[in-house]
Amino acid sequence: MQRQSALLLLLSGLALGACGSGSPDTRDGSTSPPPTVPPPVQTPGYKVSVAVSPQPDYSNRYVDRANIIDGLRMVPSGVVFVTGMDGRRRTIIFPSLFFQDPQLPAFELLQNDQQTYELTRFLPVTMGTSRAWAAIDPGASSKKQYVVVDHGPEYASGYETWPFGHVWTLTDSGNGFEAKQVSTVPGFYHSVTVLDVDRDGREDIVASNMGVKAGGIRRSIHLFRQQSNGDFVQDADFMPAINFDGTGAVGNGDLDGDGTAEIVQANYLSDGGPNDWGGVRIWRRSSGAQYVAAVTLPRDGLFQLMGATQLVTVDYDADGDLDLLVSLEGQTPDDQSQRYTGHGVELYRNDGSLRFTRVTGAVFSPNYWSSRRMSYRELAITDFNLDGRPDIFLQLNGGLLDFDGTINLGQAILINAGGTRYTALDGNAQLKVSLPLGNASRGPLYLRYISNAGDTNHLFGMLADGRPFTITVRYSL
Ligand SMILES: [Ca+2]
Ligand SMILES: [Ca+2]
Ligand SMILES: [Ca+2]
Ligand SMILES: [Ca+2]
Repeated sequence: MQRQSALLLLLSGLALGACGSGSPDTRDGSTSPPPTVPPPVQTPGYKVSVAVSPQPDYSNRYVDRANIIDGLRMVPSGVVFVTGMDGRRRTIIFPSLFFQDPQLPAFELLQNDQQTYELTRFLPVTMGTSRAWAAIDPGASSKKQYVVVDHGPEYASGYETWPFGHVWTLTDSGNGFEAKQVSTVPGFYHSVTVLDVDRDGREDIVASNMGVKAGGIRRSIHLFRQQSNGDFVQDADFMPAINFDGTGAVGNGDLDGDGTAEIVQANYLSDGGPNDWGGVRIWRRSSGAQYVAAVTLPRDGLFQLMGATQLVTVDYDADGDLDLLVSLEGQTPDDQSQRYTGHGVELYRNDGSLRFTRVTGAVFSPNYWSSRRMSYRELAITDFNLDGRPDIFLQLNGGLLDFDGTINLGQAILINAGGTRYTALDGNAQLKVSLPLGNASRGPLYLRYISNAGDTNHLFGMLADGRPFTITVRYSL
């Protein structure tokens, strides 16, 4: 630790030398005198700032504004970061009461230059439990497009009445984002990824579900192929039938380096039937838009007690081969008193030819957390410390947020140490963030990763009183 600090100080000095603003040439060719004011001294390490937005007016023509405030806390995954045709960033939020009506309208927050937001409009679309989203490459068209999946409200009327969710696109063709339902039969859509499955140059939507209503295609992965007119139409036959309702997450990436992306399925629960669908299953494209099962990884490690909520392909060890990182929820090995007691990760290293080794124990310590201490459901990959190695941000939605005015952000930041270990920054005092809570009686509801630019990462949060805020984490060497 001491050696690292000394190195950081040394690098800081070098960086200041290299970045010092030189004396600009004047028009007549002479040079101005050297500046007498020295540049400000940069503190090595992390610098954190917080920007709290003014209170939005949640009044609308659909439901009582108190419902909106209530519904902000239920489904943090229904917070979607988009950029419109005008180049401005927006956060579109799908609030939900989760298990009861009324269904709540989505709304749009426009980001301004100071990292604060203003509520610009409500959208005439509701999602009971928006679970995931992805950007769709617009190809030659100039529109901005995203896909959002919803598993629907979880009414107390029981499983047999579920599901109620759909797959939606959000498209800005110049007049602001419009939502359009893509699926026709309700499903428990849990996760989504986007790739061009049939290599026709148009990106397609691949969404995982945990069940569909009668009349739907009972396969745990659904494909919606993009047509030449931009519509998405379901293709029932791109995979062999899987009568299995337990897929928690789907992702994609070219895992064997042959130029074609594989589809990766990560499972939520064991189906309890005669087939063992494993923890993770990899599907390879055979021909056209046809995919066949290539590899099944067993339900080991946390998969014995938890279900997958997210699958990310990331080359954590920088050997050129994408590895598989899974986020899970369920019971921890320490606490099986209830169905959900914690969250964790599993990591599989890829040798480049679709052979995977579970390396979680060697890379993560711990690899699971009690929801009382730190609750998250999805993670984000970004680089916090400018070393080019992918770090992890656990997108908090509880635990840590039960706080006294300070968030220990470092507990949710796992730094990639040399491609061999992930280490939390929980001891880093620079990452203990004070939040101006005002009259709010509780801490923030959640923290989500928005974007990265060089040394800066932006995080989005929501206070319990409905004020959005941004945390900016800047790193200097
Ligand atoms: Ca396509
Ligand atoms: Ca491949
Ligand atoms: Ca790798
Ligand atoms: Ca890094």
